[in-house]
Amino acid sequence: MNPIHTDVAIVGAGPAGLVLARMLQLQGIDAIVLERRSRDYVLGRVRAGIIEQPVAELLVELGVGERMLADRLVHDGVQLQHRSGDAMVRHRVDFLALAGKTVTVYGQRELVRDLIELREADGLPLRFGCEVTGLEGLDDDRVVLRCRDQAGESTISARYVAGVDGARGITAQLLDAGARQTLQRRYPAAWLGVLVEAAPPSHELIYSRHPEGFALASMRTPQVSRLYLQVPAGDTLADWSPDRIWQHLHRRLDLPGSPVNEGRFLESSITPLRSVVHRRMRFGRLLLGGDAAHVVPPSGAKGLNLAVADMAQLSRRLGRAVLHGEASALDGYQDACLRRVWQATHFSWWMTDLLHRLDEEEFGDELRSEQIRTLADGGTLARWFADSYTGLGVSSWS
Ligand code: RFL
Ligand code: PHB
Repeated sequence: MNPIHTDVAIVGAGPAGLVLARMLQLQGIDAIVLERRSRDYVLGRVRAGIIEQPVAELLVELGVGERMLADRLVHDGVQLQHRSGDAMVRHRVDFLALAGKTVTVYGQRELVRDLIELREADGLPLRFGCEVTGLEGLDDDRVVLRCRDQAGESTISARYVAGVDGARGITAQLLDAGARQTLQRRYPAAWLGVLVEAAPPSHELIYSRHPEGFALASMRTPQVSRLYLQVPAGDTLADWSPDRIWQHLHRRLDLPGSPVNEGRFLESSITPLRSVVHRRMRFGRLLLGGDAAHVVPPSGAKGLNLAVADMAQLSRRLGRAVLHGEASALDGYQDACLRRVWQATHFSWWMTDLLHRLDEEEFGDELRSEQIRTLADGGTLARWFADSYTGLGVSSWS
C-alpha cells in the first residue's frame, strides 16, 4: 500500500474527532480520521444526552444540525429533588428566565451518526477498525503514526496529529505522565445507567439527592427514558438485578403522581465518577482534546460540550498553521482551552458534591439541602447554575 500523507491525522471518531474533521473540511484542510472500533460499535455506544445551547448552535453552523433540529427536545428548565423534613420535594430551575438559554436533548449516538454519515457522503477519509499504536517525530517536520488494522500494520505521515481518542486512548498514554502534568480526583461512587423503553417521569430532567444516593431521570425521546443511579465504586452490573434497579429508581425518584415508568432495558452500563485534567495539551505536533485531555464526572453533562469547545479552538489554530504557515498559532491552544476546562471541571465537581451521597455526615446533608433551597429561590446562585448548565459561548472555529 502507498504511504498516506495528510495535513491532520485525527485519532478517534468520537464527537471531538468527527467535529474537528468537519471543521477542517470546511476550511479546505486535508484530514484522515482513524478509529480503532468498528462502525457498528461506534454507532451503538450510548453516552451523553445534553447539548448546551451554544454548542447546538455551532453544530447547526457546521451543517450537521438538520436531524438534530427535527428530532431534539428543547428544555428550558430542570427539576431538582431532595428530602425536606420527612418528604421528598421537587423544585424547578427556569433556565430561560434565569439565563435566557435552553439545552438540547439529543443523544450523542445520534450526533455521532449524523457526523459519520455526512463524512461518508462527502467521500472523505474515515477508517474504522484501525488502531493507532505509536507516534514518532512529534518535534520533527512530520509525525509518523503506526496503525494496525485487519490488513496488518501500516504508517501514515501527518503535519499535525489531533489526539482525540478518549479517556482510554493511546495518545496521552504515549507521553510521559509527568509531562502531561495530570491532576485527578476519584470518587467512591459510580453511575449505573439504563436506557429504557418507557416514557420519562417528567417532561424535564429530574436530578434527585436522596439519602440512599443520587438518581437522575433523563430521556432520549418522549418514549425512551435514560435513568441513572449512584452505586458504590467497584459495583458491577451483576450486583444489580433489574428488580433491584427498579426498587432503587422508585425509592429515589418517585413523587406522588409522578412515578418512574418501567419498561424493557435497551442498554445498561456502569461508569466510575472521576475528574482528570492534563494541564499540558500540546506536545510539539500532537494536540490533545476532548476526553483524551480531561474527564469530568457526568453530573454536570459537560464532557461532550467541552470536547466540542476544544475543537473550535483547535480548528481555528490548525487553519492558521496549515493554510498560512503560522505554526505559532498553536502555541496558545492549551491556555485558550484550560480556562473553560477548569470552569467545567468546577461545575461538574460542584454538581457531583451537591447531589451525591459521598459520606454519612448529617452536617454535610444539611448544607447541601440548603444549597438546593437557595437554587430554588432563583437568586444569584440559580443564575450562575442556569448559565453554567446551558453553556458558555464557544470561540470561533475558523
Ligand atoms: P470519545 O467519545 O471517547 O471518542 C474517542 C474515540 O477514540 C477511539 N480510540 C482510538 N482510535 C484509534 N486508535 C486508538 N489507539 C484509539 N483509542 C481510542 C475510541 O474508540 C473512541 O471512539 O471521546 P471524545 O470524542 O473526546 O468525546 C467525549 C464524550 O464522548 C464524553 O465527554 C461524553 O460522553 C461525556 N458525557 C456527557 N457529556 C455531555 O456533554 N453531556 C452529557 O449529558 C453526558 N452524559 C457522558 C454522559 C458520559 C457518560 N459515560 C458513559 C462516560 C453520560 C455518561 C454515562
Ligand atoms: C443523559 O441524558 O445521558 C444525561 C443527562 C444529564 C447528565 C448526564 C447524562 O448530567
